Amino acid sequence: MADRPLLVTSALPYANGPLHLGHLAGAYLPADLFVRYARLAGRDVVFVCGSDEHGAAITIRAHKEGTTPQAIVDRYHAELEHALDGFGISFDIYGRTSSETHRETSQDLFLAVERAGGFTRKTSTQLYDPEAGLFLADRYVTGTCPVCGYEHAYGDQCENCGSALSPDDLIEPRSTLTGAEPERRETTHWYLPLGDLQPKLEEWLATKTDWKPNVLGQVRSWLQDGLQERAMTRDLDWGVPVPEGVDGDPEGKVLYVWFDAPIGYISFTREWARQRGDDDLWRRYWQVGEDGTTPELVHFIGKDNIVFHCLIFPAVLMAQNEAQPDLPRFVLPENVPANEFLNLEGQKLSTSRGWAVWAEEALADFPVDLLRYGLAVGLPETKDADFSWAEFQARVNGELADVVGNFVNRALTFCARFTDGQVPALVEPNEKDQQMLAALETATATVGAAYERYRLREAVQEAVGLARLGNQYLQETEPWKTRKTDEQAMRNTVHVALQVCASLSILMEPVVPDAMASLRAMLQLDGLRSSEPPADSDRQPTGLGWSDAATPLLQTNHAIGEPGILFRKIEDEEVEAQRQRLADRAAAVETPEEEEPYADLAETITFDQFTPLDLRAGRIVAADVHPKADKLLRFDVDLGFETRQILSGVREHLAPDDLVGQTVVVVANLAPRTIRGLESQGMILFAENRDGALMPVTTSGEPGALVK
Ligand code: B3M
Ligand code: ZN
Repeated sequence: MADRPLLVTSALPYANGPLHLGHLAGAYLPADLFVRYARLAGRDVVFVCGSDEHGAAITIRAHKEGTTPQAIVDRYHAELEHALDGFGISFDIYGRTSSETHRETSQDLFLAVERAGGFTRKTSTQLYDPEAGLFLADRYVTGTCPVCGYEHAYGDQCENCGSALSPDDLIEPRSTLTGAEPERRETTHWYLPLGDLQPKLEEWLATKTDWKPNVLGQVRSWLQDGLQERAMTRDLDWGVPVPEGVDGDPEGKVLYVWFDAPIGYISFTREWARQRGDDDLWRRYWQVGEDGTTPELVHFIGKDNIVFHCLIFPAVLMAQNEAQPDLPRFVLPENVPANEFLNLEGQKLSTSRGWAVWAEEALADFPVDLLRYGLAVGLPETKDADFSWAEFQARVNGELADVVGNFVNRALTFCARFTDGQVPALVEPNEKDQQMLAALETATATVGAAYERYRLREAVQEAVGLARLGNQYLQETEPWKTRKTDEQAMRNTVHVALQVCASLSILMEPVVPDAMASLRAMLQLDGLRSSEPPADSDRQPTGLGWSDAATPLLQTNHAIGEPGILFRKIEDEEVEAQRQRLADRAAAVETPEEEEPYADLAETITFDQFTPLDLRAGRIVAADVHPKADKLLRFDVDLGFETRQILSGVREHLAPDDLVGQTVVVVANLAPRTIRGLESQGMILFAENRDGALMPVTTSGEPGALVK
């Protein structure tokens, strides 16, 4: 099994904002731990990711910032790549879905499935924003979630309860762009008939008994509800265009972002292969080879992406396999070890509320290894987990520094002081020495097995466990005493402790690669294969690997270098500063910084254009709702010389009783018009605040007074 080519993916971050620790704990760090382990274990692995540059997340951001989607993705793609690199996430390639290869790959796949009849084309009415001139799908529309009542649910998903929604489900839908109340218009789209594909998906998923329970649980509940067809295209001008050659009119349509984004994994593998000068090499990681070699595909994602990776993307791959039965078959995911969410200081992470720790700011304050470790030991693997700075400090200081760092430091210092900086010979080891050496084998197997089962927290903790055993061993063998009473016993202790250090430098490599490189430099231990992406010429792993940690690696008389500090400690003030920063930011956000702009000033008019208006003070004597138009209020307005009936479209803002008794300003010479059977004989003036609230323009003049 170990020979199967392995492709590992991390969810493609949307290029619409920076990364925070929650993202890292969800899809990037876990994948990186696993991949680094796999590389050390000698697996033929490719690790791909890239920016997700399509979809409403991007265009809405552009709209808000008054810029183009291209400008947004260019900015955030660079930021994301920089932050991921800073965190040591060791992708073989980090691509972008705006690339030409990606356009080609996703269009080809769409066309193949379409030609083979894998989609149904259907016309239906959808929500449409008349002000923006746009159909409102996904995040373009918000409203109240019908499941939990959350008021800011999106047209595709409620972020509060996680329910998948369609825009039609939303109560009181609103356009996110203009706030307008949507109309309904007809449009035609290509749908993936997931319902028809369900039996095949079920058959395939039935074999996945070893998947994480949180993942299987979600998948089962989707299947129980019955899969519904889903539109795979959108009416937008940003995205991968629906390809020419489809049956029907592709004009103005793009692929649904969740159709194209997972195909990004394929596109990026192709780009990676091309960079290596072997255009077909990507197939080795995606398709069953002629000799039957079946690659292993593993997706690391957060729990909100489960349905797309466990049902929809596999369905697309199945459809592709059926569309082109003569071509090599794509494999479906071998595993999808999705993570739950990371909370922060006991509260849900929220970028809009300022409750997040940005990757770049954390990297500016702490060495990356400390952050990787702090996150790794608290990964939300099976349930939501909490990250707190106090816990971070406790883990780093109490485990990395006091257990691992301290053990290594003691071993190396004893060697420098008692055995001339050389590895002493092991002569007639006693039981404790033998037990300690045997622990190398156990730890290597245990930690490896945890990685193989995607139990990454456990893997990291078990590796620290070896250092803990090492400290106990030093405590029990007391080389500082035996050096005077039984020198060989002391020399054996130093020998064994150094071997533990050497093994640790492999077992902890996935989580704290910088520190372990320093440790190997101190030990002058060369020849470990890299946990970084291999160079082109070096895909056949050579050198020491994971399993070598099971046996002593250092030769007798091998010279050891200077001991140094592996992990610095975190001071209380640093923790305090981080917490303060969070609190400050959350407080700053409470007064919204992005206020609505004032309306633009209308074109200048002359005095003569103004004078024709006859404005009068009028007292509202009665008000009720228009019997046939529930958005309109009907007022009786006393103008002194007569009473007028006036209709106003303010029902959403005001209750009828709010205005009775007030004297307002009325346009008295407006031509009457009939709205739904009632005549409106004038217009009441309202002031519209920037947040859209309407306030009557009142006056202390008497009814009938001329306003001028
Ligand atoms: N761009 C990220 C998200 O849902 C989304 C993942 C795509 S993975 C193919 O936050
Ligand atoms: Zn909800």
